[in-house]
Amino acid sequence: MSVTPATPLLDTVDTPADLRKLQPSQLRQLADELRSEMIAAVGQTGGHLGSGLGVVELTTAIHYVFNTPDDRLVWDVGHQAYPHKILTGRRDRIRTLRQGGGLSGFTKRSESEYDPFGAAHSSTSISAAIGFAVANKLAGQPGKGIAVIGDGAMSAGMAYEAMNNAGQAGNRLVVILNDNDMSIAPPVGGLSAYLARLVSSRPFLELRGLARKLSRRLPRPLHQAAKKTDEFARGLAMGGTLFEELGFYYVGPIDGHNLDQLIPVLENVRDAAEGPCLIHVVTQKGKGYGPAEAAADKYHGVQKFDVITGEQVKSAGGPPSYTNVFAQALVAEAQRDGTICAITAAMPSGTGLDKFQKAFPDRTFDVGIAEQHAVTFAAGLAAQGMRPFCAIYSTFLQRAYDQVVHDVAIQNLPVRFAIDRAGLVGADGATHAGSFDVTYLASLPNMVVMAAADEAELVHMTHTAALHDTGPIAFRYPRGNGTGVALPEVPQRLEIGKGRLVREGSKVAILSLGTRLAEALKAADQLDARGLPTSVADLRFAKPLDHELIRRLIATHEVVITIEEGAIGGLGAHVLTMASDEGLTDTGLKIRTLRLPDVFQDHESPDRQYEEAGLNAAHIVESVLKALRHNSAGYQEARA
Ligand SMILES: Cc1ncc(C[n+]2csc(CCOP(=O)(O)OP(=O)(O)O)c2C)c(N)n1
Repeated sequence: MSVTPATPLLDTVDTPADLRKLQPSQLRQLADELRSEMIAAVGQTGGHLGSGLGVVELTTAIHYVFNTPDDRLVWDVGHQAYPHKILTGRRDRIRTLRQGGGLSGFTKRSESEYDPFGAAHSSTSISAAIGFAVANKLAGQPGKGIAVIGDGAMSAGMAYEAMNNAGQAGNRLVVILNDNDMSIAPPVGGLSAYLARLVSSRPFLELRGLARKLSRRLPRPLHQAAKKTDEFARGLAMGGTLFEELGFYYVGPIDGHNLDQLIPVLENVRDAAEGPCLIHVVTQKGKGYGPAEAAADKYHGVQKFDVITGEQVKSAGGPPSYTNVFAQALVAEAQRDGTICAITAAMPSGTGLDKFQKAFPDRTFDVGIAEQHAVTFAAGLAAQGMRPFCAIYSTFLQRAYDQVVHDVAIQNLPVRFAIDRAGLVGADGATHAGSFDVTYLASLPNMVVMAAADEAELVHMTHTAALHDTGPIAFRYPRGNGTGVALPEVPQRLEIGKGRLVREGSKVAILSLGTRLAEALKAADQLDARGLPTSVADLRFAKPLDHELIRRLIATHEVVITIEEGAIGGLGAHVLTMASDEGLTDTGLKIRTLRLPDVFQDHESPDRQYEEAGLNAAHIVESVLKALRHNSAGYQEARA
């Protein structure tokens, strides 16, 4: 097709094969169009903005130079992959990002052959890329493994475990370190300082310098000729980099927005590398969009926004978020108790600990994307008499499970786990759902597990956790706004393992854990109206269970329903086990457990997700009616 100046180049590029037909001189224009397209799309959908804008040129250059999809390109986290999606056959759906039935906000294998590996949790890309590279090597087929990993993601232990193992992939492994000197918040720690020193001590490589440096990868004679100058240049810089010590050939730093630099460097690495290569690319988060450049943290993830002004659609207001209620409650506890401290793994604003940090900078620790370290660090603090609160999203705490078991629970150390984003989370989808924490925590000896039914309960639970010195304790609460209930002026210390009866009936008992309580109460109204007087208990504790309350409700009601915002193995499993252990199920008791279904639910609005999961009032009512029909008309009908 002939391209007139009026035709946007992007309209001629559906896949990387089309991109590779362009002249290098056309790539600048293409990148500019790609950037505009991404801004327009995210303006309509909301989502991750700053990270994608920072890699527009890098995305263009990688697909231009490498033979994707045969070269396997793995984006770390995957939140920066929107430009990649536009260039790999998904432009027509880019305005469905993160909407129900639309494109995922992360890379996803089922979405495209250009997404060889799904992600959303950070720091997995180098390991996966090594896997692709080694598999291709063993199969004797071409194809490299290319990992693009941010400086924030580079703070996690897993990245080092992978780099330590990179040798086996040989020159089939290319790691591109996308250094924008930002995580979601400013990056922390020694590695970040090290990268900053690397960048500031070395000017961006000029093309001549690059050629000199890359000549070390060339065949012998040329290499010898260039060696002297190369050594001289290296001597002027810092000496061996950390990455060189780990066996990588380090190239950089280079300007990640300059296609004239990116293209030859990537071509050289593609053609001439003898072993694993790490290309250190410096980019700017939010590049090319004023509002996002000016506030990289606020534009990491955005609501829908006005492209001209940058103004984001304001959320409807209403009750405070659970996150904010927790943060304020913790600040109040810390004012009373100087041993309380707070730990976040690179999520100060997401967890609300930025507010705690303002009040108590010395007692706040952002450890970077390092959940495992966060937990064991908290264990050490607790063992030395501090009262640490580890505030980690349910989904990210999964990564620190052995630390929870081995370093905290076995030693019975009083680490407090504040588990945000419990339950379904909406647009971030299955990778971010907080589905498993009750299952994986309530199975541990010594552990106490609470779930807040509303934001007033969250205040009580924060207080209860602060005072609980005899072992580990966790409390979970969802994403989003509270119910609007009045917050307590003075928090209560809850009795460990005691629930509360919220409403008393006689025929049906609903045992609720967490914020499904509101749906349980709605269902109770509807059941009452059908002549089925219904009790509702807020159990508060998945562990230890309130045996006395549960026993009493089982003994006095015909149908018992458990409901929770978690997968199988949580409250329902514990109640059933207790009931059978005590012989309470031998009596013809009708007990049903409502929980998340045994599938990974895709991104959708949280309300729709709970509807799909079958955890709303109507489902409770239906479940009760089925159980009663089961009793009167037999099993087959109940299943129908
Ligand atoms: C294990 C894990 N912890 C926390 C997060 C939340 N998270 C998403 S992106 C991000 C920052 C990543 O920073 P960086 O790798 O530098 O990429 P950038 O967004 O700057 O491009 C964090 C902390 C995550 N995805 N995975």
